[in-house]
Amino acid sequence: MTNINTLKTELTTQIEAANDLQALDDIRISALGKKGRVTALMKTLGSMTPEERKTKGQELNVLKNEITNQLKKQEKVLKKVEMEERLATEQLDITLSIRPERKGHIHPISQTMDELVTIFGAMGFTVAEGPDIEDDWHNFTALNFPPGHPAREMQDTFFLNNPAKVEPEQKSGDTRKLLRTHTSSVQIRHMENNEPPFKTICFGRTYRSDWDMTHTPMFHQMECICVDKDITMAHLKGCLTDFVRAFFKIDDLPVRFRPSFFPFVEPGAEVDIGYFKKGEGIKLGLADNPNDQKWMEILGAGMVHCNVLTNCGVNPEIYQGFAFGMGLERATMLKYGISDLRTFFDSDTRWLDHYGFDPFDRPNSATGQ
Ligand code: FA5
Repeated sequence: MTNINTLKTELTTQIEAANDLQALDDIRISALGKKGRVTALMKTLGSMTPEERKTKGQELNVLKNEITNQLKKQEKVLKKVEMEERLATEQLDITLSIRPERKGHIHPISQTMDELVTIFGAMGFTVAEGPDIEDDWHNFTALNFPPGHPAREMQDTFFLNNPAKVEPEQKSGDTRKLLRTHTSSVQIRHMENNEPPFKTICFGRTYRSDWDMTHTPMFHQMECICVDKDITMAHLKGCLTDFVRAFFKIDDLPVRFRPSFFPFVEPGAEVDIGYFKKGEGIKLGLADNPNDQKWMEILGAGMVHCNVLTNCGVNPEIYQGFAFGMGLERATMLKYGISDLRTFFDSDTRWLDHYGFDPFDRPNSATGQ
């Protein structure tokens, strides 16, 4: 009995004095482990008489349970102390920089479209849309390219096998659907479905059977149409000049009109902007010496042909209109110094990282940045 009481006091003192978890574990092993002191006493039970074993056995079980409970209690205390120490000393560094993420870029064509909406929006134009898959009427015939007209040759495209709806005005011509060769088809749809006056732009993908450094089978165009009473070439010239100067951000950019032919306008013109040679490259703008002034074609324009107005149910005796159409890739190449048109459609993300625009830091024609 004395042995048990002494052992209990001794172990209790040791347990209370243990100041870390390792020391506590050592005490546990020395008391309750295979060769522990309590275990050794338990082993003596076998050599006792049944009466002795009964009383000693009970006492030893009480001792074992008490020591086990004391160990658990002290373990809890020590774990709490350890946690408090860690909380006081350890820090989470929330100032670490975040892992770099791949950032997407706005494609230069999308950027150009946004700029066009801003510029023409400020001039009071609305934006219209039309389908990429067109019929002969909207792409050619209504635009005064009747079937067999030689100007159709300049816009060879891709035909689909399914037949298109044939308009009553369309005497003959191809009945297959086709991929539109220009956005001028949207002019027709817009005039058919709206009463003048209107001032509208549209843009989108256009298709031709072309492939070289300056021509691709799919490209983008923008179209502008303005129909009202008493519209003249002067309106066309003023609108176009303001537009190209705002787009290229050059206030005195020279603009030149050259007579040209498009079946859907009369008179028709090609519009050129001025540039001059600078070092190895070129610079858009007015040359100091008039002899150094060079010209580059950027779009086609003209007064909407009276046949086109009539085809769309607009009375040419009352209304006149101007229209122009521009290739978006060419304009974007000129503005941002991109040399090969085909690279627009290579889907090379390195090209986009170089020429694309940060979504949060894009040039904006409205703010002039
Ligand atoms: C037209 O497409 C006329 N519809 C434009 C127009 C509208 C004239 C309204 C008058 C009134 P053109 O075929 O010239 O015109 O094409 C216009 C522009 O599209 C060209 O100046 C060029 O920049 C671009 N373009 C034409 N074909 C391709 C091509 N295969 N790849 C890339 N750009 C092209």
